[in-house]
Amino acid sequence: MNSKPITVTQPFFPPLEEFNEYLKKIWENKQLTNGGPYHKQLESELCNYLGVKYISLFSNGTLALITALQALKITGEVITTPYSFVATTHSLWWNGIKPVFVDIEPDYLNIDPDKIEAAITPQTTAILPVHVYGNPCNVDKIQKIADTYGLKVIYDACHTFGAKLNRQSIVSFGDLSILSFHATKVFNTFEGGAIVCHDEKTKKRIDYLKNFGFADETTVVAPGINAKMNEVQAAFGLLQLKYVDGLIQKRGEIASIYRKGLLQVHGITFSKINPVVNANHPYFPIFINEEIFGKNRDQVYEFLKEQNIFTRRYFYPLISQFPTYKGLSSSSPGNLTVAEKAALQVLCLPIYPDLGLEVVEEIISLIIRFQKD
Ligand code: T4K
Repeated sequence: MNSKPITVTQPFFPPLEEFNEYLKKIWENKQLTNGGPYHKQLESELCNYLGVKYISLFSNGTLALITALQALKITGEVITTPYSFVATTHSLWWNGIKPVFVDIEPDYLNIDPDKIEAAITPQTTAILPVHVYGNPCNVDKIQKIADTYGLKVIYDACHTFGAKLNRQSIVSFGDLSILSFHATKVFNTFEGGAIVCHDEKTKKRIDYLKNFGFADETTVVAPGINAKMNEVQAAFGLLQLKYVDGLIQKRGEIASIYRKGLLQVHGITFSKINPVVNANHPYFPIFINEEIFGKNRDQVYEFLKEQNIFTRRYFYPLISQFPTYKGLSSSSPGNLTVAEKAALQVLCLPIYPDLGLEVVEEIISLIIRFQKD
């Protein structure tokens, strides 16, 4: 058993002295929030890093999702995936929008574009897909459906920071893309998030909405919320950005060790590798088929826990199985069979830049040993 608990993730901490330099400047200029210099600098550096024109920073990804739906005035019904973190669907609920769940495809666990059209009704106004585990959705097919039916596409891109599709940032697709900079993410600002949009007018509207709706000192253009990122968060983001490429590389090394070590294990599969994607490895999900592996996912989860290794079952239960959403007709059994199977089989193994490679090897050995026991 490991003497120190190994968790599914751990944020990267840059050297404290380096962060102190940023803090000193905040102490000097006395600006803590409301669009200060670090906030502006981080927006500009993120645009460069992600290769996009407009980004608006938020205090977290959930408020960014809620505000994105407000910014595009989305109403009625929205087509989405049940295989995600609850915040995706909660953002619809907070806007009084009815979620309509569509099943996922088995390769990347993203919404199945071939099943979207059947879920469209006269009330449908948008599609809210998620690039799960940083793997891009089928953006071309989704856009084609959206164009045909006059729908907006808002991507929950909370897992995709730094990932690219055909060398293009994944957040450049759709009408809007939402990022999370939570402590558990590839790039973090403690808590934080952002909306990526593609024109100045939309960026302005988003910025009003995240600041109570203020367009200037005396004009309130909409019932906005307070979802601003503060200067300490923005400073941490600027520092993290200097390290992020190296951090993604380390994640990649860990992911390849897991893949190599578990490839031959009967009953364990992975999501497919997309050859045109530069992955960012936010999670390392494996899928355990009880009939072939000999033990079920929960037994592996419990066994590793006994060894002080804390894996997570992202995303179990499915969002459609939570009480708020269970009664929806799109949640009914039989409608979401691929997602149901994935939710029962998935186990996310520890992956973070400071995770020792010997620990990764040990986790692999433990899983192999447990199968044989
Ligand atoms: N859309 C999607 C697709 C998302 O995945 C998320 C968030 C959102 C939207 C919403 O974005 P935010 O509003 O959160 O910005 C975590 C995160 O809280 C959540 O951000 C994330 N997705 C979700 C997938 O995972 P928990 O409840 O599993 O996290 P927690 O606290 O159990 O942390 C996991 C492990 O990480 C801990 O065992 C230890 C380690 N850890 C965690 C924190 C917070 C640390 O070592 N240090 C830390 O500071 O939800």
